[in-house]
Amino acid sequence: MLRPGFFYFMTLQSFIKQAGLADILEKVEAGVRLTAEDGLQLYRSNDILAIGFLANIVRNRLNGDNSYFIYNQHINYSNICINLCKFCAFGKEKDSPLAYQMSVEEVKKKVRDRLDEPITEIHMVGGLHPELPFQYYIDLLHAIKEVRPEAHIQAFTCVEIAHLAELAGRTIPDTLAVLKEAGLGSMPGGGAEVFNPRIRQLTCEKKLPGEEWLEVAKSAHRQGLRTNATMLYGHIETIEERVEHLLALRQTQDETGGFLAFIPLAFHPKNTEMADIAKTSGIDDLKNIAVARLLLDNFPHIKAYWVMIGPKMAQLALSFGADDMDGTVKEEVITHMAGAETDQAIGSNTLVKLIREAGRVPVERDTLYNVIRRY
Ligand code: V47
Repeated sequence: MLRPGFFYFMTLQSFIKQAGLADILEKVEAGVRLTAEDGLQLYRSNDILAIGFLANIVRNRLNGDNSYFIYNQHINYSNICINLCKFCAFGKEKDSPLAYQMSVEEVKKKVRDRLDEPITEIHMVGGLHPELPFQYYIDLLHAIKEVRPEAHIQAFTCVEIAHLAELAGRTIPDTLAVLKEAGLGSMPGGGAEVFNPRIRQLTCEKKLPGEEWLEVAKSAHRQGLRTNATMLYGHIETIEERVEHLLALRQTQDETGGFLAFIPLAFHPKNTEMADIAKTSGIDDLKNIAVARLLLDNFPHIKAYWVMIGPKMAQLALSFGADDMDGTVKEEVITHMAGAETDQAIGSNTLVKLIREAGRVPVERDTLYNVIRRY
């Protein structure tokens, strides 16, 4: 006698087949690596449920029902920046009335002010400041460690590291070694944008080229510093350029295994030089999460960053490939300068509720995904 499960399986098969994704389902089930053409096919499809179903297979295989979050605090030490990327509303010229620069004491105060909260990670990035000496960055790390010795410091994107190396007249490995010695624990994934030179030329021509971003990440990984990776989507990039970006990350991860999480970043146009571009849609937000989960088979985690796509979409993303919602954040600035309508912080109780309602298990983690508490 045929069991009900058989009919369920047949329905799913025909559902995926109707979406034209049967070949990809076969590969996903067999654990066969997807190609660039598969990635394009997924991006071209608007059958979001079928795409999500496929991504969910990989998500469940790698992370089960776990959905992670972290108790973290963002600090942006300065928005003064020599790159002034067209998609960025945060970076300002030194003499702009909106420019700011925190002293080491001010950063220390920000950490001290939240000592009564169970923060385990300080996430710190800033613009490319033309003058601050290398010692300032070392002092920042020492100061944070002094106030909150047990906190993990996730700081400085690959782009900042290359800038600091240049300012200090040091090699990338040497710069990383000094920062690590001063307390750097890992690096966030910003500054990757879209690696393709056409996009960099049109949106951030002064920024570190894509290959060099990847070289800095590899250098960090070789020293045991784990890093994240991002992709800024929803502006002028093509789906071919998205797939190329994801496959470059996958190739690098094959070489080093040093990436922890991938975070698709939804472009926010307000107050930028690209303000005429519409905000991303819910379908594109979910599709970028799902396609990333499917192509980045060697990345342990995919983050749905609630700040950029909103807590509701991030909750849905937990069924479309994401297994992490980032964290409490506390004081988000970069996306809010570009018109984000989300709050600047979220309570851990809200994250737990969102995850539970998605039918997943909330897991508070540290930066390196060690479990702090399973709810
Ligand atoms: O590097 C700049 C992007 C990044 C805009 O590693 C914008 O866990 C959208 O990288 N609209 C900074 N995005 C944020 C970032 C990040 C955030 C959370 C977690 C992690 C992690 C990394 O934001 C920048 C740039 O790529 N960005 N302007 C904008 N208008």
